[in-house]
Formats: sequence, structure tokens, C-alpha cells
Amino acid sequence: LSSRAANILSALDIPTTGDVNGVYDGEWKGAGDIVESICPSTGEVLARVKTASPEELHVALGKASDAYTFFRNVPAPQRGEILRQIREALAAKRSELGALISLEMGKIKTEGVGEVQEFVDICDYAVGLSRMMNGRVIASERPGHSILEVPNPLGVVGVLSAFNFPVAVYGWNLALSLAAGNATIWKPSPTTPLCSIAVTTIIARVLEQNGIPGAVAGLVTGDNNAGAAIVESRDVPLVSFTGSERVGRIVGKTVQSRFGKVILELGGNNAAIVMPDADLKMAVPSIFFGAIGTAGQRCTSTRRLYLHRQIADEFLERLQKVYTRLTPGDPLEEKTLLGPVHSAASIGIYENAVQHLKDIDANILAGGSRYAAADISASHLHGGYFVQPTLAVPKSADPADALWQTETFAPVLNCAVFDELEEAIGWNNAVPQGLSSSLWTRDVRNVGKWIGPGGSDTGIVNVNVGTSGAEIGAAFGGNKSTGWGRESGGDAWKQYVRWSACTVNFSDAAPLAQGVDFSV
Ligand code: UN1
Repeated sequence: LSSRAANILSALDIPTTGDVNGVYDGEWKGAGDIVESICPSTGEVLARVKTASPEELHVALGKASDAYTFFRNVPAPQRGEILRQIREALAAKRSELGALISLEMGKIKTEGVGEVQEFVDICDYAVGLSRMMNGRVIASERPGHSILEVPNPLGVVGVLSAFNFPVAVYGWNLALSLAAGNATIWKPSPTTPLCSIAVTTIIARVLEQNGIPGAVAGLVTGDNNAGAAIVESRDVPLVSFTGSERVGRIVGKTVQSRFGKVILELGGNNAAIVMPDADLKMAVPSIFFGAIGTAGQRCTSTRRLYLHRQIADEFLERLQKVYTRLTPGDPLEEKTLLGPVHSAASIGIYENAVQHLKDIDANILAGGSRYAAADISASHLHGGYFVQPTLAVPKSADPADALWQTETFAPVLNCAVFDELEEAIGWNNAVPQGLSSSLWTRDVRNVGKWIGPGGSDTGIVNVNVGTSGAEIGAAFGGNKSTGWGRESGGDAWKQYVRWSACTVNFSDAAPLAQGVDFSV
């Protein structure tokens, strides 16, 4: 193990010799298959992780149910106090955890730290929520009666997360889930096991110090079988899944067929639209970040750019300049803006997409291939997965073309020119996905069209703000094939509780509703 990897792992109490336990249900273990965690910037094997065996999955699910039965009786503000301590423990390791995210996922350090910050922020939010998860009292039509809506804890929440946000997305789910009085069981991406082990280690310590069963925040690393065990379990009333449309469709159907609830965060095919009156000084760097941040691997990454004819040439010229200035580097180094993509599979996705652009004779303004070793100054990065962010103008803007319809999970930005805002909004909406979108304008009339009934149909609809980089305060999620459900802020917490509508009769008579007469 390289010394820098060893330093990052030991700062987070992850063993640097021998195989690492990848299962926690109150105890650390792992008797299943071994997976290797690979550093995307160097190709180095960071650790061998022992995943959950079928028996361990079964036990972990059982312990999660028991932990829920315990935790639901802890008063919500006390659950908030646990979350406050988790928040402090995470904040104390902000930089170390940010570095591990960077090491194992490949995103640049500031984005890794930002991810930990999202977790800290949602803990703050959930601490407040723990005193504000209010129900309602509703007027009854019958004398001496009241109707109460009571939010009760729900049960075990399964969280299946993706490689691109190996920490924050779990955080959104965990924080709301714990505030609501649930237990969670986490199945992270098989390629980012160390991030989940580090986070779980931090949280487990807080739980154990407070006499709370560790299985309140259980972890099962593994492959599809681990995911399937959670998705199929009748003891898991809510499954929150982040990942591909293909797998999301299976998860959605399976959970639905046992009448469980799902939150699905699937593909994004996010567009930015630039009007002629936009402030280009703001728009160019923001759209650049949206397209190449996390090397184009956020669900919210900008994948389509629609430019008004009046500013199109100037905009592309400016954007091309920033693209050409970009150099790949070590994501752990502060000045680096572009790290590697996550895996060999990501390289394949990237190469297919640029090959397709070449086949259809698109105008490629920047990028278009992998970086050769000669392009990368530091020799320790020669085994890394570095690709040139690609900026292209395909000949056809027809949104029905496969190119515009598909999410390419890599730094590839396709551009087209429009004449009327309505046309661009039409293109924005003409794809299967519906996660995020962004309009650049200073004209309030455009804003009205954009956020109103005939406007953008995505879950996140921004103005003069890029498609990615949402704050935790807003509900996060999409529409259409992005799936359904909201995480993080807004009213998202309401999905993590079991709502009881209780009509209570305080009177000495038992009248029927609607005046029904049934005297005996
Ligand atoms: C994701 O890509 O799955 O809005 C989550 C953002 C981040 C979260 C992205 N706050 O880009």
C-alpha cells in the first residue's frame, strides 16, 4: 500500500494490513466474497474487503428489525441528540473522510470534503427536525371527535447507494431515517466499500457510546445479492435506491410487488439553457463545473447545453477556452480540477459516447479521447482512469436522437442552438429522464415560463444556478425515468414515517359519519 493511501486509511481507523471487515450489525464481520477497492487515479489496490455472506445478510436484517423495535421508543428529540453527536464526529473527520472519498471514488478533494459537508448539513437539519416532525389535528364533522394525523416510525429503511456519491446520499437517508425513529441497513456500491466502512465506523462509535444498538445503522457490503436480500425482504418497508434506470426498474417492481415503498434516484440527463440576456461571466464557469465536476459523474451533471443563437458562438468560444486549459491531475492535490473517472467501466462508457459522436460527424470542440500517459505529468497517475472532457456540437438537435435521449455517465457535454425559449424548454423536456435543469437569464418573464406549468419538468429547476451542486435544504429528486421520491430537505422526511390517521371520540355517543342512521 502506498504511504499516502495508508495514511488516509489509518486516519479513519481502517486496517492497512490484512482483509477488512465489510459488515457491521453491532459487530464487525465479513464471511462472504472478497472485493478489492481500487484507487481510480493510480490503479492501486487500496484494500481487500470481506463482504456479507448470505447468512450474514439474514442476520443483519434480523438485527436491524430488533434495533428498530428498540429505537422507535427513544423520544425523537433524544434521537436528535444522537444525530448531533454523529454530526460532530463526522465534522471532526471532515478532511480525512473527504480525502478517502477522493482516494476511492476519484473526485477532487474539495468535492470529497463537500460531500462530507452535505452529511454534516443534513444531520443539522435532522437535529432540528427531531423536534419538528409534527402531525396535525383535523376538524371532525362529529361532535366530541377529533382527527389526528400521527407520524410514527416506519421500520427498517434499506439504503442502496452508488459510487458517485459514496457518502452524502447515504447521509441524506440515514439522517432523516434516524430522526424518524427507524433503523437503516446500507448496501453501498461494491466499488466504494472503504467510504462506507469509514462512515459506519464513525457512526457505530457514537451509537455504542450511547447504548444504542449498532444495527440502527447497519452496513452490508457486497454485490447484487446483498442488494437483492434487502430489496426482497418484507422486513424493509422502504428502500431508497440510487443507481441506473435498468436496476432501478427491477428494484421498483420488486419492492412494489411486496407493497413496500421506494425512493428511486436514477438517471439524469440534465440540460442548461442560456438566453441572450444571460450573464456569461456567471454562466460559463458554472456550466463548466456542471459538466466536468466529479468528472461528469454526478446524477445532476450537465449533459446537454442549449444556447440561444445570438450568443452561441461567443459562448462556445469561451467554454472551449476553459476546456482546453484543463489538465488532469491527482484529485488529492489542491490545484487539480479534473480527476479520473471512477473505473474501467466508466472509461468504456466514455469511449462509446465519443466514438458515437465521431460516427455521426459531430463537431468536437474539445476532448475526444483518453489521456495518454504523456499528457499526465505525475508518473504515479499513469495507471489512472483519465479521460479528456469532451465538448461537442452534434449536427442534429432533434431530441428524439439516441444521443440526446441517453444519459452518458462521463464528462461529455453536447450542445445545440435554439431560437426561442419555448423550443429549448421543449428539448429540455423531450427526454425520458427528469432530474435537474438550469436556465440562464436576467429576464423575469423567462423565469416565469421556466418554473411554471409549461416549464421544465425536472424535479430540480434552477435559474442562474447550475444543474448540479444542490443544497440539502431543498428536496432532492426527479420525475419520469429518474424515478420517484424525494431525499434530503423539503418534505422528504414525510416518506420515512408511517402516517396514522386517528379519529378519536371523546364524547359519550358514537355517531356515524355522513349522518348514517344505524340505530339498533
Ligand atoms: C448525485 O449525483 O447522485 O446536487 C447526487 C448535487 C449533489 C448531490 C448529487 N448535492 O450535485
